[in-house]
Amino acid sequence: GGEKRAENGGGGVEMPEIRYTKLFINGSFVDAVSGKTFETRDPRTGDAIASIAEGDKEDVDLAVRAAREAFDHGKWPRMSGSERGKIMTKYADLLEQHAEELTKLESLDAGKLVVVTRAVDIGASVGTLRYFAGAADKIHGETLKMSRQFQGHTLREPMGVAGLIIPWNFPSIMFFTKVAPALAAGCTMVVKPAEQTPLSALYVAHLAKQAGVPDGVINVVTGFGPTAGAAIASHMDVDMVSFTGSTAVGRLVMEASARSNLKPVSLELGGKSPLIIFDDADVDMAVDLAIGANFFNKGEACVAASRVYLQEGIYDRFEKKLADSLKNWVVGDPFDPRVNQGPQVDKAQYERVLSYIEHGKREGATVLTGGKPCGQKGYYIDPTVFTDVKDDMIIAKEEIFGPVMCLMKFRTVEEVIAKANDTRYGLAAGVVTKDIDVANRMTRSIRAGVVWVNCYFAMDADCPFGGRKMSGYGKDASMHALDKFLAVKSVVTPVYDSPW
Ligand code: TXE
Repeated sequence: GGEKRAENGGGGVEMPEIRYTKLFINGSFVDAVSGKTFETRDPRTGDAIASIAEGDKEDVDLAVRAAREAFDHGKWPRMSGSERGKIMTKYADLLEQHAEELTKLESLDAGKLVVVTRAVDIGASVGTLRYFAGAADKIHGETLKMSRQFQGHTLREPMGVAGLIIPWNFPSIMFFTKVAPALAAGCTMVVKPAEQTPLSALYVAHLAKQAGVPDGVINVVTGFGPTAGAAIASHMDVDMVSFTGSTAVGRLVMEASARSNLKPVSLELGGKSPLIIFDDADVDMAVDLAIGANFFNKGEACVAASRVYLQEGIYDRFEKKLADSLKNWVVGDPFDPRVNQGPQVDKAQYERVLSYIEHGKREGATVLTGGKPCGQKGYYIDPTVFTDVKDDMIIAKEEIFGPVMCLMKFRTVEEVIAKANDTRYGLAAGVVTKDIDVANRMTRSIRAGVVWVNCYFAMDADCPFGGRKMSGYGKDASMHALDKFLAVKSVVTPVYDSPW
């Protein structure tokens, strides 16, 4: 690995040592076949943190070969579920023991708040591993009565080599959301972290080895999407792909599957989720939820509630309270515990978000707060709230993936149901009301993968996660996620002289 120590450490915080910068294939850290590297950057400054091996098709071939060998002949798929679970539990323990270092790496690479990374990102990663460790010995088939002449049972077998392509907004959670159910099922895998945030995946790969995950079971190929990512999606020897990222790339992954071996693909894509606040809501609570739902993780969240619908009677109070609350909102160095919002992950995302903000202004929306970059260097953007947003404006339709909230008014339940569903996406939604009848009607009417009532962002390892429509399909988390990594096989035998 590299020897670099990140500079520009915020507030005297000691920066982590970057030890793992190479591809992790068959249990070893190796250079890319091409010898090429790319730089991962500190979003606080834009400066390089470390040079990372740039994997491409040849490296994916090597990683898939290692995973294939580990699947076809290795111990992992042949162990009892409880043995796999034991190793996964050890992996979770190691993750917990290394939480400090991992937290710093992740915060540095992604511009995430240290306090949040520690509690949420690393906490959820540990929880996810433990959940699926417990699931590993609970994989059961069914018995089938069939007819008098035949009887059957089903086996649930590991799918084989899984390709796991993950984004940069929650690098560790995404890693374990995909890796943990794959491990529990007995699959082997090739993981492609996002090029913006390769550090934590490489770090946790070495912990897997320490925990006793056999070589070749987890391989990590860092590199870019159109090269390394595309090579996974189109590989003839990858048996399935689980992808989280943009809708545009989700489409490419499906195309690559269609053109290669028709591998099953599950997609967790973008969103434009509504948060619907009714007149009877507690305005303080509603404001807190809207702020969290839009500015948590600097708005880099697939479930961000970037369409906030307010019923007429609460609109003015909400707007005033929101503007007041945001006066105390601190944008700055994510290593500083007083900060509420760090920098966008990279220059491209920063520019993309700013261009959406400019679109909003040009289309005639009013800037209530923010609306501009923040600070001299790095990728910081002020939390931005647009009012007077019309349904057909670009900022009301497209995923912005940054700290940008749009406020819109409605009168009736019917009207807001229609508006909430008037989107290509269907990932998440929030409803704020004290009226249980309204809440029930809304939860039934909204076409989305999750509807939060009087809360937002509430997720857990046992809560299915994943959308509908152009937000993709297939669930992460919960036993539904385990199912994706298992193939169902029916076994049938004849029965002679059955009395029944
Ligand atoms: O995503 P990409 P980007 C949305 C969000 C964001 C936009 C663009 O709106 O602004 O997407 O972000 C890999 N074959 N989300 O460009 O490209 C890539 O290397 C195979 C929402 O960063 O989709 C990375 O590992 N893989 C999302 C992963 O796909 C390819 C989280 C995601 O990157 C590939 C991220 C290809 N041809 C962005 N091209 C969410 N659902 O949370 C790229 N990749």
